[in-house]
Amino acid sequence: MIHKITPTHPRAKSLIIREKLVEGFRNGIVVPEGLIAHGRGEAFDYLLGEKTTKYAYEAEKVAVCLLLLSNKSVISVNGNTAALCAKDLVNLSNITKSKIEVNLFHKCLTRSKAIARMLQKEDANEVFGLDAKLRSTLRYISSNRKFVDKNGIMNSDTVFVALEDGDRTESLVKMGKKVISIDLNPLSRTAIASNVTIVDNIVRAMPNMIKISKQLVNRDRSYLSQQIKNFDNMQNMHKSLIMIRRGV
Ligand code: PTJ
Repeated sequence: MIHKITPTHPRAKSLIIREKLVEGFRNGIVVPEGLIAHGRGEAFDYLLGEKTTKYAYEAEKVAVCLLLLSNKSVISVNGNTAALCAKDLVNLSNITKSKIEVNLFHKCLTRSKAIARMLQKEDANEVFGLDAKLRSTLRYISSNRKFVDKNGIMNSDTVFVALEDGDRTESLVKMGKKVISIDLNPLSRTAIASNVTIVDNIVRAMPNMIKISKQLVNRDRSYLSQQIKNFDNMQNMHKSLIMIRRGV
């Protein structure tokens, strides 16, 4: 930690998250733009009362069902998500048998390797997205996010993304993949284009999803499919938006 946060400070939780990102920035994990992106997220979180809403929890449950039902799911990791919850991302990937791939907007091999080391320290089996020989290119996208691993995201049926711009989600959906996203902004292109949108802070969503996946890992496939069938993503997102507008 760069600044010690007093646990009794009324905004201790929020300040600790900021410090994690600043530390990630100083360690070459987070880009400066990531700090700006966090500010946007914080603003939405404030409006949501900094709590997981019941709608977010419903989306988290459906997201877990989809990960458990998928045969080739991949969890995509960027600088912010690694700095905030590397351990939880690895845990979720192990429980749901999802691959884990580093995919950056601001492409940089040194940073990708640093993120991979961080994930491996938390017991990740294999981290995809590092080998230039296995690089494949997504269609319908111009940014560097188009470069993905041919054995990871390119070959996936479901991709879990968090805290990113909408280009890749739109592209993945056009390619017929299912996309789960975490984004505190229910108006973002990522949120709108995803099949399951979790409007929650990633630092709360990940522990919730781990808890849910432990509860559901042995449930039969028909139960999991039914949860997905009963879920309307647009309606769920709309309810989050109403909560933001009305104030919680
Ligand atoms: O590490 P890189 O190079 O891949 O870059 C990562 C960033 C985050 C810089 C990049 O993906 C980016 O620029 O993202 P955007 O377009 O700013 O989008 C980030 C979205 O995440 C915004 O809609 C924010 O509201 C949202 N967000 C930020 N922090 C959180 C969040 N959502 C959930 N939990 C958060 N803690």
